Formats: sequence, structure tokens, C-alpha cells
Amino acid sequence: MAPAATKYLLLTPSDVPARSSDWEIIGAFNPGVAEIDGRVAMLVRVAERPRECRGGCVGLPRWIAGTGPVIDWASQDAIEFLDPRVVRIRETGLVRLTFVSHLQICWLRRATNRFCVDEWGVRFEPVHEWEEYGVEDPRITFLDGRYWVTYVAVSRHGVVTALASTTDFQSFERHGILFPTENKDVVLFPERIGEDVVALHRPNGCTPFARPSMWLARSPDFVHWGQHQPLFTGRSEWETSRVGAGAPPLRIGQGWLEIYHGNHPTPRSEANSVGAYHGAAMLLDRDRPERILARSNEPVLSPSEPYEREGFVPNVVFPTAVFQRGEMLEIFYGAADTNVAVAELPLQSVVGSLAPLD
Ligand code: MAN
Repeated sequence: MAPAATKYLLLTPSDVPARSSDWEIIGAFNPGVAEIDGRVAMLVRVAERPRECRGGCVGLPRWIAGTGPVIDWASQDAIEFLDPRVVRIRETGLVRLTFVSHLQICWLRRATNRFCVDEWGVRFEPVHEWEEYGVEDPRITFLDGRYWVTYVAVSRHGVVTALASTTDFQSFERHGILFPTENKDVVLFPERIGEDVVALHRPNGCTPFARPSMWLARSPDFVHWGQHQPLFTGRSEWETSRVGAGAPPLRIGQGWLEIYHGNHPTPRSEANSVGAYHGAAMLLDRDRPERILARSNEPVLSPSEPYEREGFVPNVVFPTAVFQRGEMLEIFYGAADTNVAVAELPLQSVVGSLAPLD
């Protein structure tokens, strides 16, 4: 049975100041979370779209480094809406996003148990051409004395995962692309295993021999990656479309607890729907994390609250960070590609709900 979770909303788009009256914030979601000097820092993905409407046209945003977001106008007849996030240009067959994302630093205010935007307004914005359609979905791991941020970068070159690092969440060093197109949902383990830095990643090939699946890779130095191994393709119905790592793995007594997401295929009746996203858990062997010891047959978290069921992309629970507080787990997640929320649930109820992989 799925463990019972207590859920709280932590940040909504209205908590983030708009850049100008020309731009609407449609979501502040999918956060990377870290503890630093007794404070809780969050890098949250802020998705913006233009407010301006031009008859018969759709504005497709793109980021120019040093300038900020600009708009490419496309005739409505020239494009096809695939889902709320994506349009296809009929002539080229290529897709564009209807919004552009950057990352905003926020801090937890304990008195209210809500996040608020950094007082200096520090942001992590696109700077490369390969980030021009936005930087998205950061995950944060503390290792070797730094906070490492894996994030998705989207552009005319495709969808890649890149790396940045920081010690203070005020300035960031960029380390370039780790996994080229198409690769998302990259998380780093918070300890070296043997000598190696270890990552879970999610390559997505164009030739559909496989569904998008989770893989494991190793690196001596965070930048050079190899020893790739397939780890997991969804098995249960609720994850049969795609799976991906969610939070960086958490070390518990029994091994590594990985909170991942699974997506359910779109029922034909729901036009332009991406289908529900659920949170689930798997337990990986401590020394050989390519071995799955057990996993969820049923999701641990599913969209149930209004702020998870309604929003820019309805029915999405997208976990991106996890912490252990005593007996409890705190799972931070994006809700409906609109808000940030946290779910609290007993660690043992999650571990107890896992079943061996048959
Ligand atoms: C994809 C990614 C995420 C997003 C989910 C749900 O997996 O683009 O950023 O949250 O879909 O829309």
C-alpha cells in the first residue's frame, strides 16, 4: 500500500517577482534543495511566457545572454500544439517551448515554513546558445566540499544536462555539458563510490528501441563520464511511458534510497495531456548501486491535491530533492509544473512499501 504523506505548498508563482509587466510567470517548480550553514537553499525553476498577444500568432520565447528573454513570433497556422509545453513548427518538424526558464535562488523562512526569493535576487540564467530555450530542473548534491548542480539546458541543439557548482548560492561556476542530447534527470550520489563520482541519468534516443530509461555512469572528476550501465525501465502501468531519477540518492541503513518519477501514458480521450507523473522509490545496493534491491510497485506520491491536479501541466508530482529528518522523509517536488511543495512521510513506511524486483 502507498504510504500516507502530509503535503504542504512551499512556493507559488505569485511569490516570485515578475521581470516586467511584459512577462507572466506561469510556474515556479521542480526545485533543487540544499542545506547550507543551517539554512535551506532552493534553486527553483521559473518559467515565463510573454503576455503580449498578436492576432493569429504565438510568441515563442528564447533567451539571449546579456539581453534576457526575447520573442520569436510564429503564425498559428504554421505550428501545431503538442501539449501545453511544446509546439511543432509544421515546415521543419522541429519543436519549441511555449515558455523559457531560468533558476532563482530562494531561502526557507522557518517562521512561515515557506520559501522566499533571495534578498539580492540572485538568479542562474542562460548564458550559452545551448541554453537559449531555458535552464530547467536543477538537482543539488554536496560532495567534495562543493554544491554540484546538475540542470537541463534546452536549445536548437537539443536537450542536454550540464553542471554548475557553488559554495554559497550567490555565485556559480559553470562546468559545461555532461551528457549530450537527449539526456535529462541527472542526479549525483552524495558520496564517491570506490573512487568514483556516480550519476543516474536518463538518455532518450530518437529510435525507439527502448522507452526512456534510467542509467548509471561514473566519473573520476565530475566532468568525464563513462562505464554507462542501464539501470531501470518502468515496469508498472503508472510508469510505462517514462521514468527518471528524481532526487539525488539518500544514504539510508539498507542502501541508497532513490526517489524517482514515473509517467503514465496519455489516455486517448485526453487530447494534449501528458498523463500523470508520480513519485516512487527504489533501493540501490550501497557498494554496487547498479543493483536494484527493491522498488515501488505502487507510487509513493501521486497527484491528489488541487495544486497538483491543476496548473500549467495538470496531474504532475515531480520529485527533485529528499532529506531525512529523524524518522521522517521530506520529499520536495514540483506540483503541476506550477508550484513547489513538500511531502512528509515516515521513512520506514516508504522502505516497507518496496518490493524486490522479480
Ligand atoms: C518532463 C520535464 C519536467 C516536467 C515534466 C512534467 O519530464 O520537462 O520538467 O516537470 O515533464 O511536465
